[in-house]
Formats: sequence, C-alpha cells, structure tokens
Amino acid sequence: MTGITIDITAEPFVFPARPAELALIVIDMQRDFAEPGGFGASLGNDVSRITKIVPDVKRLIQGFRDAGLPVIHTMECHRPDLSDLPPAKRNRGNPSLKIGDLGPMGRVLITGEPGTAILPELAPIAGEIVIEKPGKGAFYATELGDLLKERGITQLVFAGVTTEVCVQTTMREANDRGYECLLAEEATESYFPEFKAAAIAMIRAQGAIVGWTAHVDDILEGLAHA
Ligand code: C5J
Repeated sequence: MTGITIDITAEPFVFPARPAELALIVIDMQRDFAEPGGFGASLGNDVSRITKIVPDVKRLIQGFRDAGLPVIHTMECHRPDLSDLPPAKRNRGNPSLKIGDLGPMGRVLITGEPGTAILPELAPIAGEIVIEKPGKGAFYATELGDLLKERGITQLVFAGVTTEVCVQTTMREANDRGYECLLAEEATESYFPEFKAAAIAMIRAQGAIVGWTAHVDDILEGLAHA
C-alpha cells in the first residue's frame, strides 16, 4: 500500500489518507469511564453515553486490523504510589472517588486495577501498542511520539473518550507535532452532548485548524479501497 493516497469524505474537506503512514488511536475506552462505580460515574456523569459508542469503535478498530494498519490504545492511569499524579489533578472535580481511592472496581485509574482496564469488547490484541498516560494528552510523559516516529506514522485517526477532554487534548498535541488528525464522529463521545458538538465544530473550524472529522462509514469505505 506504500505511496498511495485515499480520499476519505470528511469535514471541512476531503482527508487525503496515506495508508502507509496512517494509524488509529483509541483514547481511554476504559471501564473507569464507561461503567457504573468508576471514575466517570463518581463525577456524577451518565456513563451509558459512553457504552453506546462501543459498536462503532469496535468496527473502526476492525477496519484498521483488516487493512493491516496499526491500532494504538491509550489508558489514563497512574502509578500505585501516585508519584505521577500531581495534587492539582487528584483534588480536581470533587468526585466521590478520587484517583487512587479504592472503589468497586479497585483503585481508581491506577495501573493494573480492574477498573482501569480497557473494555473487554475493545481489548488490544497481540502486537498492538498500549500507551499508559498520566495526563489528558497521550503525548505528555509517554513514549507515543517516539513510537510513531519509528513507524513512520504521520496521520492519526482518533476514536475514544471523552471528546472534549482526552481526545481533543491529544489531537491538539498531535496537530502541534505535525500529525494530520481525523476524528471519527460516531466513535467518540462525551458525557455532555453539547461539549461533543462544540469540540467537533472547533476541531474542523477555520479550515481544519486542529484536524478533520468524518463518519465511521466514510473512514471504513476509504480503508476498504486501500
Ligand atoms: C477524563 C478522559 N475526562 N479520558 N478523561 O478525565 O477524557
């Protein structure tokens, strides 16, 4: 597939995908954001909004796997001793369960705990990169940038949660580092529909100032022609 370009129908205009340089990055599809008893729920959010996108995230992942293109997963999580968790982050939001506290799914957003795991339906398969990230952005304090460079990846398709927090932060980090970014609209979600809509509008405004957005069907259609 090296060298070819595939036009993916997108907003604000066609996304010129180069399959040899393209990867999918699935942000934080973790039990702690999607299941009752987790971090998202402890902040008072309706987590059922997150589980509704699982089928679309799943078929996007499958499309990349079928095309032989890389799938990268991220997990927001911290070391058990909390040495990578600044007090400013731990104390934010006044949740009933803070990061590191023991909840029904183990310690909240701590590496290796049951609630920190990626949803089983979307679990990484052998060979896929999993980035454990202490921040909202996936480039901060992780090896992501080096791993992408080693593989010659210059374009990223984004899925995951939440649209306006970890997804948008990572897209902005990637955009500033020179990556062309495309957000899969049905494969991302927020606890707040108005924030998702605003994030999508902001990303593609001003001639794709942060990146493009596209429907999952259009991305899959493009991959099928790769
Ligand atoms: C949040 C995330 N919202 N993955 N994390 O705290 O968006």
